[in-house]
Amino acid sequence: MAASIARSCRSVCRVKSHVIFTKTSYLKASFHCSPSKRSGLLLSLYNRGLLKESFPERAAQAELPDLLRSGPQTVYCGFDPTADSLHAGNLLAIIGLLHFRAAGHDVVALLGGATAQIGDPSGRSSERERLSPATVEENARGILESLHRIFTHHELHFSPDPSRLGRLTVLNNRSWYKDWQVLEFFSEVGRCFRMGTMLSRHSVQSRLKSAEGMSFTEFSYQLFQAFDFYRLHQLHGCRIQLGGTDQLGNIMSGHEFIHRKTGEEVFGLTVPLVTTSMGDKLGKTAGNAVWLNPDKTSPFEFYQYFLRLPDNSVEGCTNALYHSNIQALEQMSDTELQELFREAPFHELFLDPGTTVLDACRRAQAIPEGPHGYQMIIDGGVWINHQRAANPEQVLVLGQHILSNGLSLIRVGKRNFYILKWLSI
Ligand code: YSA
Repeated sequence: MAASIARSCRSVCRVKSHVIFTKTSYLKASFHCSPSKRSGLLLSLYNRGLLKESFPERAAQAELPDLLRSGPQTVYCGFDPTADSLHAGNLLAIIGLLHFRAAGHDVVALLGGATAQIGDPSGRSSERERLSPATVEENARGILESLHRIFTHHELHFSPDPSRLGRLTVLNNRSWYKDWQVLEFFSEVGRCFRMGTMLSRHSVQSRLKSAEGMSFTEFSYQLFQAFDFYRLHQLHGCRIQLGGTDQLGNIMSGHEFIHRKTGEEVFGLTVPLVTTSMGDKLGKTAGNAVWLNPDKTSPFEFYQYFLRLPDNSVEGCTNALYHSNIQALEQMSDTELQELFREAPFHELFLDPGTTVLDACRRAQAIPEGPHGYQMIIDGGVWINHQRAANPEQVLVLGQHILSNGLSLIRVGKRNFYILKWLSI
């Protein structure tokens, strides 16, 4: 079992090796080697495999760590409601936002109610089907619900002190495009863009070479995302945009637009692209989407998907998905749990009043008897339900160490799992 869940940790996703590997090495070297520039947050994102590129590269590495240390910043990420739920591919960007928020920065999740109607060509080999405003609106409701569920879940289970979390704002870019006149938009925004730069974007180049080509609507997409960044910069002081690597071109357009309009420096950060075992971008393609909505992909199917992926070529970005799934554990039946954690010892026990973390670990035979086991807990090597349990004397708390389905999932070290099922709660 240990192997199986460790496998899930390591192979939750394959991360497409990026064109510019040296860029990644440089990123790491810079965050590691320059103490004056080191930002705990960026380094921690990097070490978790959640950071792929920064833009503009040198400025981001020279100034961004200081900016993040100087006080709460606002960071945004956009989600186009082209389906009625988020999917597993979106998860790294969301987890990135959660980390910013946990570090006290304000985050904006921007629903692309307007941009979904244009259709982002990034990372796509063909044009999206046109969506009606009513469909987009309905999809936006589903995505809003998923976002709220994930952020609330993070607040409840992963935030030791919720009062230190940054603010979460959810906006919809339809709110500012619905009143724009097309002439106004092109004359004010369009004139700030250069054709050469727009044509050079990877998303455009790859499509121009395809048989189908690219519509003007899709080509214009970068203008809208650029304007959003500007708008959030003006209204919310937002200086950082986060997205998957496929978003880099759009983020660059925003950077250029803001620089041109205000002379100010803003930054882009990308998370690695999660791909299927065939190397395709994990997304919402019919039939193989892995949804972040338990009604569309059950928690069991969700885990199963990642367990089935092969173990090889995983670069960074490892156990993020695994760690975000307490709720999923809570929703699984005993049979599903045992199937999932196939190699984990499964103990059914009666809960005595005052049972501590140490008692639980000993009863699960997860730690050695005597002072060595005690020390393993103190040293931080034990997790219960995905939270580090570093106090051996702590009495088990319902809702934290014991989930509502009576489960305590103990992890010792990286890959040793033990399931305790408390019969008396
Ligand atoms: C962004 C900013 C705006 O101002 C307006 C709209 C947007 C949305 C953006 N253009 C877009 O289309 N995003 S998306 O809805 O396709 O995906 C949401 C986020 O998840 C993006 O950052 C995207 O890069 C990321 N994502 C999607 N599939 C992914 C992935 N990240 C990693 N791996 C995948 N497989």
